[in-house]
Amino acid sequence: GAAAPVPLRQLVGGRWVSGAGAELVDRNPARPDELVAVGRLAGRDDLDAAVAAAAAAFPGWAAMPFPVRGEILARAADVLVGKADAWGVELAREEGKTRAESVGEVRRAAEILRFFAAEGLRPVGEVFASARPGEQIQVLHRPVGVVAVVTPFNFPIGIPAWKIAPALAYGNTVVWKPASTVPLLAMRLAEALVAAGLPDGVLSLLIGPGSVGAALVEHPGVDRVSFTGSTAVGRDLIARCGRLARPIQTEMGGKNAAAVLADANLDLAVDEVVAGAFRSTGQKCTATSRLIVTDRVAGEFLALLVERVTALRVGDPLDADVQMGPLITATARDDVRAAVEQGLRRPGVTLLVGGEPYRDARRADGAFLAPTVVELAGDDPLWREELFGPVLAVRRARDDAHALELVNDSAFGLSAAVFTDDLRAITAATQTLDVGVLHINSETAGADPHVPFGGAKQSGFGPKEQGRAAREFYTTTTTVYLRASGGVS
Ligand code: UN1
Repeated sequence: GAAAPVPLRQLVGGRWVSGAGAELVDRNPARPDELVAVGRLAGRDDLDAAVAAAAAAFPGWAAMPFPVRGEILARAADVLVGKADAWGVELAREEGKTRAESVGEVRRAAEILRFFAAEGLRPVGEVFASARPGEQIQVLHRPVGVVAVVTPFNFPIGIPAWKIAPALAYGNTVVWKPASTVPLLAMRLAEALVAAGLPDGVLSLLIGPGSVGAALVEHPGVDRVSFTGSTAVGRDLIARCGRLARPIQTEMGGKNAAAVLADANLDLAVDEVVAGAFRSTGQKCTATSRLIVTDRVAGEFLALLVERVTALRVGDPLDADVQMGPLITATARDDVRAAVEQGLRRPGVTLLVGGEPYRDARRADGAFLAPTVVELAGDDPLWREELFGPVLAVRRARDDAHALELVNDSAFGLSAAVFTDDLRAITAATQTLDVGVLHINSETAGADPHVPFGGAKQSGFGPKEQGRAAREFYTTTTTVYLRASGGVS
């Protein structure tokens, strides 16, 4: 039987409180009558209190030695590892990705916290020589103040961790507005940090609607904004911040291509393309949503692909043998399905597999959609627009060079995958593909905590995330020209 719904709380200034807004019901997208958590949304008063608490907590937190802040993050990582199985099940129930992916995501959040915990033991600035005798130039990195963090549903704990961990590590305080479809895992991450000894007010959690996110981003007490989500919302937030001259970093949409070149290892490529397109039900900004196959191997590869996609086991993400769960909501499922149906009415669009919801008793009520592959004769909205669901659009390329051209044929530039061992093609790919993340012989998704992550073109705005790149956004620098008044004797 299903566990009783968990009572939701907001974290405002170190206190767990009920929100001042409307009722919030967190449903399992695989079984919509099952409530995962219940509570109330945050309201405007909660927002003002959270920002005020973050501003009040900032000087003390910034003054705490960096390695001591790091110890708190490391203890929070230990809490996550201890809870990984239990919270992973909760993640699967509220978001819909498989149990293995969900537990993996909780562990990944712990790794991210550990990386940023250790930043306190690494160099914290630079020293330059001066052309003037007796002078030294230091570049000091300082925290910026109150950071607003706005996160999407699709990585309920992974993405928040990779924003909140560096924000806190570098000495900032945070007010966080997660997607209201995944409130429980948001509460769990906040609980882990509180249990680890985070001082009151350093992190506040406001589970609210998009209007609370927009009000947070524009709040007079906020110094910087980090957002991951759709390109439409990201551009709106960039415009709001632009008017305020407020730095914002956004990680937005993707339409990531996998290119299977003439010499590709097709067995490997089909595994990686299926994983990239259909893990997390295609709901990753790094998901593979375009596939380009060089003509010479297209027939053979597409036959393999259709066979593999047909065999995917779709169902409740907590069932041990299930490989793909539902979308986040029935509305999301209906939108993605409608986009495919409309596409199939246009010339040059052919269904290879999938496209339909399920009608059997086990899946008819959940937000399920069959994994879908469509072939396109040329340009089409299914080639250009991000759907955020289990849909892969295929085009054939005349040759390998044409395949790489088609990878760049997108307004987005988050990630790409190229399947080949040909050094000439790999060199061309690394030098010409306009993407933030490039995989040679692996799928388009994935992001290690210690290296930069983020996209080109409409996929991202502002500094990259994770690894050392995060320091650029979560700190500001002071360049210090340093001399003793009497010179050095
Ligand atoms: C990953 O591919 O593991 O929303 C991370 C997203 C990205 C993160 C992807 N911001 O899908």
